[in-house]
Amino acid sequence: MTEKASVCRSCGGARLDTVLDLGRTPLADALLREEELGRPEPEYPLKAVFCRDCSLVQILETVPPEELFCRRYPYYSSFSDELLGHSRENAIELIRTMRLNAESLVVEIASNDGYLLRNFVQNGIPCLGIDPAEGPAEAAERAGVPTHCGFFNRELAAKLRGMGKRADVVIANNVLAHVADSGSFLDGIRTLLKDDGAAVIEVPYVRDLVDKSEFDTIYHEHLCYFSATSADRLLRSRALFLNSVRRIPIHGGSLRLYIGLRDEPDASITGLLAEEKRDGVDGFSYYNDFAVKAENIKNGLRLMLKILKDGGNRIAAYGAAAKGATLLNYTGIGRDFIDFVVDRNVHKQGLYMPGRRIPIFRPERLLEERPDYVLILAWNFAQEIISQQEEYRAAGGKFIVPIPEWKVT
Ligand code: JHZ
Ligand code: ZN
Repeated sequence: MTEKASVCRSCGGARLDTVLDLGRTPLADALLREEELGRPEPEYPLKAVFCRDCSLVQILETVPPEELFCRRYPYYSSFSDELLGHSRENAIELIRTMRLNAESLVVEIASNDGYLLRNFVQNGIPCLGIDPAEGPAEAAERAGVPTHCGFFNRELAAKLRGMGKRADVVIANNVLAHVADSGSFLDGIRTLLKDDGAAVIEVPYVRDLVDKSEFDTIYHEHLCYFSATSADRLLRSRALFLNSVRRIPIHGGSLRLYIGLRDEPDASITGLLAEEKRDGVDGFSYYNDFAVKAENIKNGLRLMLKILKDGGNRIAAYGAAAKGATLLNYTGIGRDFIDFVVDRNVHKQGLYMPGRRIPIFRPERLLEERPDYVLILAWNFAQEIISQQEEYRAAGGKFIVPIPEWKVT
């Protein structure tokens, strides 16, 4: 059973205006097994709204987290070299700036397969990963990253503190937006942090989402779409303080938030808050034409694929990403256009995209089948993907990048 919010997830305000209605869609990471193809998939409403009181963009439907993140969760962070490099740099910088050593403790919430914490392990810094998804958590343990398999909340933090654990750094990347009970989550972080510790949290930036028409990053796992303004208000309500911020390119554009127990904002945060105010990111009109942008991408992409198909071209797709599921389901692009999807993640291969039911194979299939065009669903990693596919390109293969507006390369 899902729950439908009628008030803002952050401030409780009731003045919620629709930003984009994506209709009813299946869960973006609920990839299907062959034997499940005969059955209908559960579909849930997917509607993004803007809170006129605290400016948080959010979706209304809450799918229970056990249904989204546990047994069959197929997302493993370690299949992107760019993400691994980004994470290594983050870890090395934190080791230096926070002066971490063998006496320190780093806790990562949503540690997935240990893609980030392995850098601390390699440097002899004690760490603990926390993640409810069993497959990735087991992979992390195998890689030598101590991992607790479970959800992070107020209770778990109190238990860890009761065991004498206090963290110098709590890292939480791409998870705050996934949490329905953000109060319990943030209280947990406050409980776990040492008095002079820092929480370092990455969230996709709603400004990048809107400016670059990244409508496909809206799916049921992502409950909130933060600006610095809306994040600041939520954190303050839990006695946590946004002290520094950085715009980073990962995942189509994100914010890295540096948070402490004391209110000591630096120029980066006061600057970004002022910039958001100046540019109206905290007002509804900023989001007003977003639905039209999504509609334009849908129509443009469909038309272009139809022309290619009518011309006798064969088309495949790259990246069985969650965002790919939103894009295919919202645009209605299915097996009539796309013959198959490829993905490096071995846990996704052999399965089918939710809704559109397109089979997922290993990337080598591109060279074997040589489709004329490949639609990159994981457009956030387009460069990395294209540079891995030199041989396919040299043989005449072409890529279509759909976001921010489709282009052939
Ligand atoms: P990717 C993920 O979303 C998961 P998704 C999550 N929902 C989240 O919050 C956001 O990130 C931020 C594959 N790939 O990471 C790997 C290759 O095959 O863009 C992935 O399956 N070869 C928690 O799922 C997919 O593409 C490659 O060379 O939308 C990318 O998915 C590369 C680079 C990736 O995100
Ligand atoms: Zn609100």
